[in-house]
Amino acid sequence: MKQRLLFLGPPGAGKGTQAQLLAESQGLLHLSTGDLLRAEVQVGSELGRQAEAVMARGELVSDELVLAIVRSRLQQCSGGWLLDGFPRNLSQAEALDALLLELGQPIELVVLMELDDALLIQRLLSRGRSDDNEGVIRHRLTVYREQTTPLISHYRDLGLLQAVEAAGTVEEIAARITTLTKA
Ligand code: B4P
Repeated sequence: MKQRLLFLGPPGAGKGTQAQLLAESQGLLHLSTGDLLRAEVQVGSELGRQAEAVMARGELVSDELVLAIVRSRLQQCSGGWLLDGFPRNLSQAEALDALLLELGQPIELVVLMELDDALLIQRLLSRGRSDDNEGVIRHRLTVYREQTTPLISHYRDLGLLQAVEAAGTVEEIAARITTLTKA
């Protein structure tokens, strides 16, 4: 079973849903940068104040803020982990590569969750989080295409990428991902 994983995919593909299930069943640390940023917004920290407006627009929070969060969590983690929603652009990916080299904890598998835009939009509209209105969702999809999709070839070139069809029930998709983690 792979111990150090990364989930990649467009907003609404179900990264958070699947990451939580797999992390629980395998005893991995689940690190969701989206959840961590929302928690900072909730407690009203300086970091949260900086992130709040950016997230509401559907844009990416600064690399510096996100990296600081991930670095401190990974440095404290002695077991396996699952990164969900990070990295989201090439500069975050390169910073992560350098951090993991320093920690001696290489990525073992990158799971790319693939889903049509129509289904993504439908899922996000029914989730109804404050950044889930149609205009913001479309902007998040554009940001994903422009900034996050270059990571697909980055991880494919490293021989780490496996794609998963993210349509179907939560259980069906979980079974597909579990198979990959055991390969
Ligand atoms: P995230 O919190 O990462 O959220 P997401 O991409 O919108 O959703 P995810 O793919 O995890 O989908 P989920 O499981 O919830 O990002 C939010 C914002 O945070 C970003 O826009 C950005 O501003 C900021 N941010 C986060 N990380 C960052 C970084 N590294 N750098 C800079 N900024 C960053 O599923 C979606 C919905 O579908 C849910 O309602 C779920 O219940 C449903 N669902 C899941 N699986 C389903 C299935 N099989 N069938 C039907 N519905 C399903």
